[in-house]
Amino acid sequence: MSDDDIDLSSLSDDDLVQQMHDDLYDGLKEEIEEGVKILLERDWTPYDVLTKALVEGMRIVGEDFRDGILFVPEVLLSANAMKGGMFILRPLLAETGAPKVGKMVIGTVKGDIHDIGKNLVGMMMEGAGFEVIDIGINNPVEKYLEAIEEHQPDILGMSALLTTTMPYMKVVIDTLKEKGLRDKYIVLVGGAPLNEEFGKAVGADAYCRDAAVTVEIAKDLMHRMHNQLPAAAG
Ligand code: B1M
Repeated sequence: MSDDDIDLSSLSDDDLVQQMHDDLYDGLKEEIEEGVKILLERDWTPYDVLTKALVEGMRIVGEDFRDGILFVPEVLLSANAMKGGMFILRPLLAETGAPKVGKMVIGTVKGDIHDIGKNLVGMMMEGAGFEVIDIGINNPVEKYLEAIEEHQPDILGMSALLTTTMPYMKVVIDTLKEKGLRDKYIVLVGGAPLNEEFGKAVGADAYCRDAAVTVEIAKDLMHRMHNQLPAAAG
């Protein structure tokens, strides 16, 4: 049966949420937008719509992406569908003050204009409840410094797709060290030519193989950071 046959407004809340998970999986942006509007009309809070319908749906997408069941074009469609839902929810969430998991500044390094992977990571992180400030492509160290100064994120994310641009990540991290800022941030790096060894060598907290793994690592490191805070304070 095609989705055209389903009248979303006739579904119970549980069935509608289930259907939205399927629609996210299939990258159906209009259906997701409609589903979000219906749940809001049924007095769901924006936060519940975000977490129960969108984030849970993207979690399933992320897992299947990680496991090689879904591929990049499909995940981009899912991410785009989620973006449609997020577009409706974002102003409402800002009003209602939904709890944020954390904040990340992310950008592609100087000399590199690849941004598909970075965008995907940003969307998946947003889907997982992070606030994401995307500073785009071709970023010199000054741009990263400006962005972290302005936004005070928990996480700095860098992307590089070229073997010629990936060493620039070390320039950024070394500059953070020189300025005594390195320990203030979780630094995550990613991009097709990188690997774990490289991440360690440049002084990042972690190398992230893909968008789903980035979300897992980011959550894990945020957890650890928060658990350390009371001990450090006491
Ligand atoms: Co370019 N390109 N490209 N390219 N391009 C590659 C990377 C290349 C491997 C192709 C090849 O030759 N086989 C090759 C690099 C070779 C090398 O360095 N060893 C290459 C080259 C050479 C070039 C040019 C130099 C070509 C030329 O002009 N002669 C040029 C460079 C331009 C520049 O940057 N200065 C160039 C240009 C382009 C396009 C503009 C045409 C286009 C980019 C469009 C865009 O991004 N808006 C492009 C594309 C599309 C590619 C390939 C085909 C696909 C990259 C991609 O989007 N993958 C790529 C070949 C390949 O990788 N198979 C190639 C899909 C994306 C979802 O995956 O980016 O790996 P990826 O992101 C993943 C993970 O890596 C990780 O999560 C993402 C999602 O799961 N991740 C992060 C990425 N960033 C992260 C950041 C994080 C965490 C995880 O932060 C926390």
